[in-house]
Amino acid sequence: MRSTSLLTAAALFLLAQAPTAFAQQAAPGPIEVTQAWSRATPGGAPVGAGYLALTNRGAEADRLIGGSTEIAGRIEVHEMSMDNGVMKMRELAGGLEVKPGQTVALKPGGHHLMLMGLKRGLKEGERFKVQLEFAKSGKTEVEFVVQGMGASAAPGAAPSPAGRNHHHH
Ligand SMILES: [Cu+2]
Repeated sequence: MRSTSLLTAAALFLLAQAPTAFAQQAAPGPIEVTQAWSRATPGGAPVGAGYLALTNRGAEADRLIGGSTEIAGRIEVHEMSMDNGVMKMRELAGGLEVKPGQTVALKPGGHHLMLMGLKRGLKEGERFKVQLEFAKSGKTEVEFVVQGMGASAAPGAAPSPAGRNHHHH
């Protein structure tokens, strides 16, 4: 009986210590994600795009390296570049870095998420979830709001002239 009590006491001691020992690992990621939005796609479009803002509230740089979603085969982080006067996009090797204290915006004409192998069209007003993946802080789930095809910014941001042109006068 005596040894059992000692073991119990030892187990309780370990349990009491555990939360402090693991608290740092369980802390939420330091990257804050805001203004996640996407654009409606024409029927049969093979790809879609995702835009968002990343703010690093931590003390170390991190990199957005990709993600996954049920509505597409895979997600790539893309960059735009001029090639002989032609705007092209390609996968950003190594991901997109966000330094401590920095906010990086993924937006039309710049960095963006590419939803490759879109399984269905995206309709204005719907929402879908994406598990973003960061090199250091791991995965985090974000909900994207689908804007109209002509939208150029997240809801609540600058109004899009194309989005207002509903009636085709
Ligand atoms: Cu792209």
